[in-house]
Amino acid sequence: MTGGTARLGRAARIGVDVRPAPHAAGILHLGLGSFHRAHQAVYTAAAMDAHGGDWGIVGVASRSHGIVDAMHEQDMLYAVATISPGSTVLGVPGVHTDAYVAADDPDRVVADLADPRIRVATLTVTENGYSYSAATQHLDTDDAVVRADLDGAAPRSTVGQLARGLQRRAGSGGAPIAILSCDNLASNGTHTEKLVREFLATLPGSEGAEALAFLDEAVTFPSSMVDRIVPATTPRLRDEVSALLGLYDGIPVPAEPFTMWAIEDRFAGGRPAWEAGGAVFTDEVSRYEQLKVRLLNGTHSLIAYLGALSGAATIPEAIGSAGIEAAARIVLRDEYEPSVDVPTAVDVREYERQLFDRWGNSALGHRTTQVGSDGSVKLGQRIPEPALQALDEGRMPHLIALTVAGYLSCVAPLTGTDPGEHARAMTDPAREALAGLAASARDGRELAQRVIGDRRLFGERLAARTPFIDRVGELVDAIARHGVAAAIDDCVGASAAPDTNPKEHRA
Ligand code: CS2
Repeated sequence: MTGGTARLGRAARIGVDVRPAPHAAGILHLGLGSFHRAHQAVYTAAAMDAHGGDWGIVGVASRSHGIVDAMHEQDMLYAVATISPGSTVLGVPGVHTDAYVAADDPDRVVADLADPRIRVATLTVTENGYSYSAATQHLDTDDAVVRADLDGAAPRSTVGQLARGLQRRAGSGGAPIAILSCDNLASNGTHTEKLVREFLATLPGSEGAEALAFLDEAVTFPSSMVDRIVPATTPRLRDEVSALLGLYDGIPVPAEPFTMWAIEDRFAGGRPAWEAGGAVFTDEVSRYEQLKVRLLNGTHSLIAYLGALSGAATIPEAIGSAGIEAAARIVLRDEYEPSVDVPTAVDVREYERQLFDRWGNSALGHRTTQVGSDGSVKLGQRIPEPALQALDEGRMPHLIALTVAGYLSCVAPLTGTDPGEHARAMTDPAREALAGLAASARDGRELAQRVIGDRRLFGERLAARTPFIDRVGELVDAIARHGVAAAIDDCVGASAAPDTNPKEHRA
């Protein structure tokens, strides 16, 4: 706490509006991170301001106490700092009624999911939080945590928590509920439902039968597309926000001005009027997801890896390099866009123009290390479909291949190469395994074959595409031997060449 400054809380006089504390919770949220606090919480505040309703949020962090403890010390309040060059605007959502750590009390998550007052459960647990196998897309029953959950331990995986919570709900009145995934996964609602059903169907005998019947009748899993760039908070932001508030806020969230939420309107137990905050209820969610996960997130990954390898600490710094900007424009326009069914209400040129403005937001300081982390799970959502489509059409997606080569060069560098501090700081659940493969690989080609082919990191279908794997391998070698700028030039040049037939391509 800063010397002598009072802490943000409901009793303090604050220079920004703070709504009254919600009377009761209607939402259980799993994944109490920055994104949820700057996105869904803000929409929920707008919904309650416009239409009331008992839609307070109980926030659950999986393991870490930092946010939860600070939320309690601050009467569930924190500031969202909307940051653009030249302005920082503060808001205080104030929609949480409680917060706790699931690891401290796993049964509480199950009990809350069974509580009929909870009518929506929302998730931001990241791509890494769904316990599925990248190769098969099915529930990863080899995962030790999933196995323990299936064996009847107090559940620790998100899928286990949902399944056990819905099981208890089915046996105690069976009030309708919607489970809403807000993570960057294709068809995130359908995917979540599939994994929960697989969990229940894997239980011994007929243990999962009642819950499966309950799912058929009274549980919906709408899909949704969420979008807002929310970097990690920094001590500097804490000081700036505390100075603006005149009160100490230990957990402010920085966010860009742009925000978007497209949701399928299938809520078995009712829902907040999120449209009051600008959410779009639509039947075209899968189009919005494709648009966002490929154009924004896919290109974001390219910028992060190429940027980190060039020594850029932040996304705006990376996109400020002419070579990386050219690569981003090509991957977006020529490799991602053809694979997307653009939603009816979206002007794709305007969307792309906004993307470059958003990535260029230098005041936000979004770090290449943050976007580049967890690539083993993120890229599986972003690259296989567009890459396969291009390959099927006889085009080599050079910049998607470069994204993957950049990723491997960052987290699994070939022996004797150093990807630099921003790449070294990237975390990834597969990092150790991939680094092991890199340590004994003779060259990039062998590394790419082991990762994409043998390990099927990006699914079965891409594992069989030798020309793509070869191209990734070549680019890993090019980065190692000639540097990332040369690899970018190679791909930009190859993309401009008229004949890029993957069967014939050899750099
Ligand atoms: C980013 C996303 O970290 C990443 O991989 O691409 O977190 C991105 O900032 C958000 O999806 C924007 O909505």
